Amino acid sequence: MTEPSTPLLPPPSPSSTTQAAKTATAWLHTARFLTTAPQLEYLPRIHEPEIAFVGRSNAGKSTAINTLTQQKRLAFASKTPGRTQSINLFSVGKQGCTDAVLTDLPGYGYAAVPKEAKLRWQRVMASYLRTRHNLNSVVMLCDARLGLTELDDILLEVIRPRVEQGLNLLVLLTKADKLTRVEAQKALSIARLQVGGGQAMLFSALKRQGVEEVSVLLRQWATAAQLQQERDHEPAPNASPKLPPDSTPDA
Ligand SMILES: Nc1nc2c(ncn2[C@@H]2O[C@H](COP(=O)(O)OP(=O)(O)OP(=O)(O)O)[C@@H](O)[C@H]2O)c(=O)[nH]1
Ligand SMILES: [Mg+2]
Repeated sequence: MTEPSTPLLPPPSPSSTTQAAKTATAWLHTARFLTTAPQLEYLPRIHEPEIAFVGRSNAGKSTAINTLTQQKRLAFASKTPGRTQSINLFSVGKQGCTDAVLTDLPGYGYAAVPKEAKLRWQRVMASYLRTRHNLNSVVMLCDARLGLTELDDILLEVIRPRVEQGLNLLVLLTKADKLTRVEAQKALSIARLQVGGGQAMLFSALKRQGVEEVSVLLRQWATAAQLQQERDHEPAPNASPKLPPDSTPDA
């Protein structure tokens, strides 16, 4: 006789979805300033999973961090493009415990920056995305009215090999409140085609569109990274067994 097959888990009910959103938003609300680095080369080496917010200047990175963490001035947001000049890291997790780090990066592509400086920044950014050892996830933000631009595409190409190896990628189409519903859906369809192995979502800090979905996703990524870290630190099954295979516990 065959064993009855294990029933598949039922799809999450609306109430469990709401619970997941509540847990995720409470988790993100614990965000606090960790450290700042004047340039990517000076970022400290840390071991916690890092979730980087990248995108063109003025795309809404700092605003998204403030919205997701429900804090007004955690990250510096401004009308003036190029406001975030240094790299700011924020810890997320209960007091005294960092589950993940959110990284607010300066934007690229700001028109007033000299070409040489732009190219330099692009190289440094590419190197960060390629080599940052604890980088676990990338949230790439772009203005929904512009979609992914050439500069975003260049960086997407840089991270593609890491995405294939498991790096999480989310493209957020920000300022969705500036588009009609039809325009926003069209922008989303295009971005989904461009993003390859990642996901794309609409987001509006103003209307709080996408806030819960993004919060749940970020928490899922952090939880998965933690479980992976725990697995990586477990001794290999036959490296040093707690008990020899043929012994029985005494009591
Ligand atoms: N309407 C609307 N405006 C937004 C939204 N998100 C950000 N903004 C505005 O866009 C401008 C730039 O936002 P920031 O969050 O500073 O952008 P950034 O990507 O951090 O910019 P840099 O630090 O210069 O790279 C600010 O005036 C924000 O108020 C949104 O969802 N809707
Ligand atoms: Mg900023």
